[in-house]
Amino acid sequence: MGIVNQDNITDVVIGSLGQHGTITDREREIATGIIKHMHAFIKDVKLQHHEFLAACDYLARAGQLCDDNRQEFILLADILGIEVLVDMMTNPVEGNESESTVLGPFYRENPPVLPKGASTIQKHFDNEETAYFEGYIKDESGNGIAGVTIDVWEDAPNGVYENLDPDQPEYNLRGRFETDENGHYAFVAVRPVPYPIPDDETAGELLRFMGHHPNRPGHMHFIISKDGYRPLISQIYDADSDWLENDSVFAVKQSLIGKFKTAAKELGTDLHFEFDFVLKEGAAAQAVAAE
Ligand code: MBD
Ligand code: FE
Repeated sequence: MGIVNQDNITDVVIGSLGQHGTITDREREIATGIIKHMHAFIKDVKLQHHEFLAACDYLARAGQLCDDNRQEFILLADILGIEVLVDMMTNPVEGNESESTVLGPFYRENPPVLPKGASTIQKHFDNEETAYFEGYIKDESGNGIAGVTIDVWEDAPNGVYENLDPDQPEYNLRGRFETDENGHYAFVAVRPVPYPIPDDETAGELLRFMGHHPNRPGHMHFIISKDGYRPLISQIYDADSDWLENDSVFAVKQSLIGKFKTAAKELGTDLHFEFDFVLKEGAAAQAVAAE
């Protein structure tokens, strides 16, 4: 330890790590990085005490907004491009596996389990365009994988996710499907519409602080998983949507953009969206890290 001054403060704090308790190498690495970069940031912008107090108050208010239906910190991280960067560090694309992107704040565990081809629509909207989504989940050699679990969720045609809208039934536009013996999946849902992320409260304050708009392009969320493969958290984007080039959460990847086409009569929907995903063999990142 020692008496601190502007020049030694960072080294003193980093030097104190693990002095009064055992820490892991990873804890040391992360704590060192936070201290080093936060101190550099504070010196860089000459952060003032009233700004520091405002930041503490801001984070306290963000925390108070969190409950089962709202995870404000994921939203704030998304607005800052943090979640997409963490995802790129976690899931580098090395082969021909599909690209991942952010989870976002609106996933709900245990969506309704539905048979192949079923609809996630529980409430109809005047402006809805129904769509038949289908494709194959393949391994890196191109073989379809049977028994893959696919969770999907999206906003409703009014631009609101079910869990933030008291007028939608529980789990509207959410579902869990499984691929058949050929690795084929299919379900009916609606064309996801572009929408503004919640910009009341602290997310809105951050957007205004950055001089940003809140809009996201139309997207359908996927979590695709099966034992023996790396789980894929991703989204597909509507090629004809606004905001593809300036997504408020920076999560669009070129390889995830697909086209809604007019559906053939037999499908019974307005539109047809075909998209294949390739899973990489392996285990969840957490299990790999723990080895
Ligand atoms: C969303 O709907 C979303 O998908 C992400 C990533 C962030 C905020 C709102
Ligand atoms: Fe979303």
